[in-house]
Amino acid sequence: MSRIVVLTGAGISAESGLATFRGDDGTWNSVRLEDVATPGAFARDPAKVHAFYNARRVQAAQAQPNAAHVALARLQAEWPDAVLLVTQNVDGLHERAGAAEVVHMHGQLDRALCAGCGAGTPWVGAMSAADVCTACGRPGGMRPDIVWFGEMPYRMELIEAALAQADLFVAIGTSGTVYPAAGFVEIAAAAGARTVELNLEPTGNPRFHEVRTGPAGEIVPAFVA
Ligand code: BJW
Repeated sequence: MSRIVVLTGAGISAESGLATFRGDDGTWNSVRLEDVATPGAFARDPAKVHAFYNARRVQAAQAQPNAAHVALARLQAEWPDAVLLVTQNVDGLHERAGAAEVVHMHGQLDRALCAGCGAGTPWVGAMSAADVCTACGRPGGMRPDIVWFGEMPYRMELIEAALAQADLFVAIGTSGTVYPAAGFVEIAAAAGARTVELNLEPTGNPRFHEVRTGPAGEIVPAFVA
């Protein structure tokens, strides 16, 4: 059972050139999340949602993992049974830095889902409203394998079991505004874990026992060293 649970958010990929969601240059400042990140948005205007995620897929593919991703991959390689790496990010940079096991609670840009039969499949390149499911043959129902608002994040049983057993919980580069991930620190602290926040700026959540501030590319390697 994992004794260290690491949760990452958009801030860990900021130095790789990928936008965070909130804050001055955040994605939700230029795009309404109601237009692209809800099941209703996809039902209303699939082409708009595909265009948003097609652009994100290109940006993620062009980005390179940074020192924070590399440091976490090294930590996991040193303690393979002890470290559960959970990410809210959909960019794939943890794997590209060498992480062997990543829990993608909000999905992955390089996967697609059939809204009709539920089959998941790896996906390379742009998606469109005309895509056909390779499993059921239904056209028009393929969507990015992304957890939108109002949808249940992946692997919650595994994550909650690990939090209940954790000795250490570390949140990196996440604003702590989106549930259920925002509640992980409370679960871990209640279970007796030491809780640490690594962020550019403190979120102010009193459940963290320790807060280290700075760019992830500097403070994550220093923390795991
Ligand atoms: C740096 C840095 C650097 C910058 N170095 N740090 C009330 C209570 C509980 C729940 C809810 C509620 N009201 C509504 C809900 C539900 C909702 C929710 O939480 N809404 C809130 C806004 C209130 N949650 C959901 O719907 C979730 N599902 C759910 O709850 O299921 C249960 C259920 C389902 C159905 C019925 C009933 C119950 C699903 C949430 C899905 C989130 N999806 C998104 C978009 C999809 C993925 C994508 O397109 O990429 O996921 S939203 C977006 O936010 C994305 C992120 O993963 C997520 C979190 O953002 P993150 O990573 O924290 O980024 P930022 O930008 O917020 O923060 C960046 C941080 O980095 C900042 O702190 C910076 O300081 C820092 N930083 N540069 C270090 N260089």
